[in-house]
Amino acid sequence: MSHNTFGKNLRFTSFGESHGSTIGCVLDGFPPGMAITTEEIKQQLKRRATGQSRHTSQRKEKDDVQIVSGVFEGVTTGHPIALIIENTDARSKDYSNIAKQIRPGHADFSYWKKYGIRDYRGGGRSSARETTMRVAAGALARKWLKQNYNISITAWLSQLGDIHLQAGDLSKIDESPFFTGEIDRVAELDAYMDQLRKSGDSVGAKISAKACHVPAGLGEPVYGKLDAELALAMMSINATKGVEIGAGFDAVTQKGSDHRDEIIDGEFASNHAGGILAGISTGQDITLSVAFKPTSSLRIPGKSIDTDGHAIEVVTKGRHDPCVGIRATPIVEAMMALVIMDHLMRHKSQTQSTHLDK
Ligand code: EPS
Repeated sequence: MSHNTFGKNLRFTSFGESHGSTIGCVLDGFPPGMAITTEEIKQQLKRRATGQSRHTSQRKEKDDVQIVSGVFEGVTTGHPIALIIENTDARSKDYSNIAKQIRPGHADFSYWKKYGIRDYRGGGRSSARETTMRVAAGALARKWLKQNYNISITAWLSQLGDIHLQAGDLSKIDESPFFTGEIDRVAELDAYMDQLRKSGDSVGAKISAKACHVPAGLGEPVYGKLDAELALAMMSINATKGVEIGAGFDAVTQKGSDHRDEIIDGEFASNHAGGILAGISTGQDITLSVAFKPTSSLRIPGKSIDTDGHAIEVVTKGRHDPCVGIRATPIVEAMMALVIMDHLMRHKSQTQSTHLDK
């Protein structure tokens, strides 16, 4: 069984591998009538791309996205929107020495066990390269949400290794490669990453996000709860190890009298729920955090096995991210946008009559 699609009324399907000729996606169910250009999509792609700073993989992809269907004279038609991007800077020879080796902590192991065959060039289908298409489709969803509901979605780096960061000034997150609103701490983050890169190791990160102006009422109990589908979307991003909605795991130690968000003069006095109660949005900001593991492709030798079961030491060459969580920030935003837009469309289709009924 294979599963490369998510969403119900707005359905996203991606295809392609990191070192294949092309990656792409189909976004089906997108409403007609929204103007969109490749330049707008590219603006989002650039935020996620490798090679934008010394702290990410140095693979230099142009991410020259092409809209191949679903847009006529610059406007969405209501038909499937297909987007493709050619891979132009894959360096497969970097991987020839690990063709039969299993990197510890990598999808190498589980893909090999599941399929009995694996595309060892880059991460193949398991590579973060696939997330390019999520961000491309997310660019359309973000624009639609803003135009139709004034919904804005922002994610930021809230932890890098053991460095904790506040949200700070979120209007500044695109001013550094770290997506931090604590812009005066960029030098500290630069120094941390330079030291990490020299050591040949990698580290995890936490990304926090919020969606503002989401109307109350989105989410479909009991198996299509908004928080459940946001968690699924976040867990589907490469390297995710945890998702928290609102207070998340802090709810374990909170008392009910603290955790409940009291309503005073018609306004919520706090937001421990993360804008979702019983799987349905409350109209407050939707807040979540995602934990990303440290990447497993390392220059530091690690003990493992080859595909014949022999004990080996693995060293991975190539252009890897010492902290892939940093670049995950626009991916978290894109996935949040796609899920919320899907839920808005689902909500409308269940609860409102259409012009055809009148
Ligand atoms: C990745 C490994 C690297 C990254 C890649 C994700 O690939 P390669 O070894 O081929 O350079 O560059 O990221 C991208 C190409 C991208 O666009 O995000 C991995 O193993 O996930």
